[in-house]
Amino acid sequence: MRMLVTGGAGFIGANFVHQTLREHPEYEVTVLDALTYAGNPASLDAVRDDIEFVHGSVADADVVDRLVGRCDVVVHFAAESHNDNSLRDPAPFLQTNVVGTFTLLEAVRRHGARYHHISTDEVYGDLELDDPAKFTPETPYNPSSPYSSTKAGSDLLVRAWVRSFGIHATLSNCSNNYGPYQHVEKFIPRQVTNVLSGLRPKLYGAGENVRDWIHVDDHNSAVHAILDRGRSGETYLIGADGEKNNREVLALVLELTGQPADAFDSVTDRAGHDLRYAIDATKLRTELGWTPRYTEFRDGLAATIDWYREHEAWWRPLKDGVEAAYAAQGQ
Ligand code: NAD
Ligand code: TDX
Repeated sequence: MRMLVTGGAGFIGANFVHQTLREHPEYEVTVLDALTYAGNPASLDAVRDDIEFVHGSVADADVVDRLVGRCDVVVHFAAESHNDNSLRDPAPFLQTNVVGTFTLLEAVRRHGARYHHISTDEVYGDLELDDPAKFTPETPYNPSSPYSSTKAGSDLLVRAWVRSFGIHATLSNCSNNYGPYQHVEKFIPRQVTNVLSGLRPKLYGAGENVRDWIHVDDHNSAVHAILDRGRSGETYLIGADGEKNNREVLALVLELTGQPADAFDSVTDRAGHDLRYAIDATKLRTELGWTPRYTEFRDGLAATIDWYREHEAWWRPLKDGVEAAYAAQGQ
C-alpha cells in the first residue's frame, strides 16, 4: 500500500515515518513537506533511502493532486503548529491549516484515497483547573488561539467532506506530545536546550497551566490503530492520562539535569493562555484496543533529555533564532 505522509519532516510526522518503516512494512511511504522553519530533513536522515521525499506545500493543488492520485492512504500531519507563533502572525496558519486541508480533501474526493486527519485537543478550548471533566469526542468545539481555531476549522472541513461527499476519513485529536525531534520552540525542548546551553528555563506566568503529556510514539501507535481498525467518519481522542502542570514538568527537567529547583525565570504569560487540557481516551482504548507504552512520564522525559544531549547538531542551529524571537516579547 502506498501512504502519503504530509508534514513528515516535522516532529510527530518524522517519528511516524520511523515507526511506520519499523513496524508496518506493508506501506511504501512518500513524504510531502514544505520544509518551513519547523521542517528538518535531518529528522529523516536514517530513512532517506527507504522513502520518497517531495518538497512542496499541501496548499499546492497540482502537487497534491499528483501525489494523492497515486496513494492509497493519506495521513495529514502538516500544519503550522505553534500557538506563540500564531499570536505573532496568524496568516500562515490560515493558509496551511485551512487551505492546505481543503486542498487535500478535494484531491481525496477526486481520487478516493483513505484519509486520516491529525488534530489537537486544543479545538475543545480549555478546562478549569479544579474541574474533574475531561475532553470527549462529544465536547463542543471552543478554540482559543489562531492556531487552535484553524485546526478546528480544518477538522470541520473533514467532517463536512465525509457527510457531503462520502470520503473515507477518520480524525484524531491528541494531547501534548513529547519525545525526540521536537522543535526547540516548544516547552520541553526549549527548557532542556536552555539548560544544555547554560541559559535559565522560562516559565510562563505562575506555571499552573495543565497539559496532558503523551510520548510521540504512543500518539503514532494510536494513529496506526485507527488506520487499521478505525471506523470512517469517526473521531478518536488520543491521550495517555499524563496530566501535569508546567511547574511540575519544569521541576522534573531541573532535577533530571542536575539543576537547583529554583534555577528558572518566570516570564510574561501567553495571551489567552489555555488553563488545562485533559483527554478521555476510553473510545480508543475500548473500541480499538489501544494502550500506551510510555506510562512513566519521568522515564520518557529522561530518555528525551538524553536524546537532546546526544543530538546537539540537530537543534543547535535553531536555538539562537528561537530565543531572540522569545526575548523580543519578554519571554
Ligand atoms: P511541527 O511544527 O513540528 O511540524 C510541522 C511540519 O509540517 C513541518 O515539517 C513543516 O515543514 C510542515 N509544513 C508546514 N506547512 C506546510 C505546508 N504548507 N505544506 C507541507 N508541509 C508543511 O508540528 P508537529 O508538532 O509535528 O505537529 C504535527 C501535527 O500534529 C499538526 O497537525 C499538529 O496540529 C498536530 N498535533 C500536535 C501536537 C503536539 O503536541 N505537537 C499535539 C496534537 C496534535
Ligand atoms: O517557554 C515556554 N514556557 C512555558 O511555560 C513555552 C514555549 C511554553 N510554556 C507553557 C505554555 C503551555 O502551557 O508550556 C505549555 C506547553 O506549551 P507548548 O509547548 O507551546 O504547547 P501548547 O501550546 O500546549 O500546544 C502543544 O500541544 C498541542 C503543541 O504545540 C500543539 O501543536 C498541539 O496542538
